[in-house]
Amino acid sequence: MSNTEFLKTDPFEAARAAADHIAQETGVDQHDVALVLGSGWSGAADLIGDTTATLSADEVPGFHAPAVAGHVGTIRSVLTAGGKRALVLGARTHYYEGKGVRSVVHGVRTAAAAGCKTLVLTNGCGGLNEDWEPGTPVLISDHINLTATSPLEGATFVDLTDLYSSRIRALAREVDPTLAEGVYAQFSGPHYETPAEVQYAKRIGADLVGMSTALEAIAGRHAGMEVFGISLVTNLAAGISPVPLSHAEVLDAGQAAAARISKLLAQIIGRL
Ligand code: 8IG
Repeated sequence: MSNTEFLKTDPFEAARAAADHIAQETGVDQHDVALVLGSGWSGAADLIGDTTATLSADEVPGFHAPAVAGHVGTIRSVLTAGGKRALVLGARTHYYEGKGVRSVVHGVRTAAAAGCKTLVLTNGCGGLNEDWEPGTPVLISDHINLTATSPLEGATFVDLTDLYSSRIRALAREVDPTLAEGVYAQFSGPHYETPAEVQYAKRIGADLVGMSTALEAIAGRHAGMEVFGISLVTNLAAGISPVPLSHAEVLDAGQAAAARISKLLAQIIGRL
């Protein structure tokens, strides 16, 4: 299906079609938890259990091959040690790709249609707190959506109180009591912020700046899933850091932290 065709289809019917395709190709009728892998988090899938099926994202209706280096283009079905079925989405469509907000949240809606009750969102992001060195994982406690858009259409009024489940955040802190928490501000990107925009984000209460997650979390709540978000600070945000930002730095920080954060995430998922 082309993206033009996809955008003409009802988004929930499109998600149903993708979920049916996934059920058929993986042989798993219902998944329990969905995991979206952002920059730096791709190693986690290997630690949460045994991969029982791997699909290429571009073969699943409405999904796209990833546009960003450092992201994997697969959708995997993983059986966890605890007997849960995890749907691991390695290909996220970012808002800045210009494919529309429906495309951005298609993975989340597909996960809900596939039966997932829990949505785990991971990302790489910029940090506003100088104490958070690149490679620091931070729990998302709330978000500020600075994209000026929503994945919801029409008079769809959805409460976003405790969007990032305090229950699951507490489970995460049982695994690692030193985990910090912060408010994630989603910018549209794909450019990084100016130092002035970073100061603005700080003053309105943000601790983390990124280009994903908030729109997905909203769609996840709307679809009835319990949402958990965890960021990997891969760089200090512009102007906080004395050096200019580079995507290479982001990838390096992800690689250096990969083993540690993958284990952390696997342990959190093991407790869900
Ligand atoms: I990785 O500093 C990563 N993603 N907006 N700002 C924004 N997104 C990011 C950043 C950052 N680092």
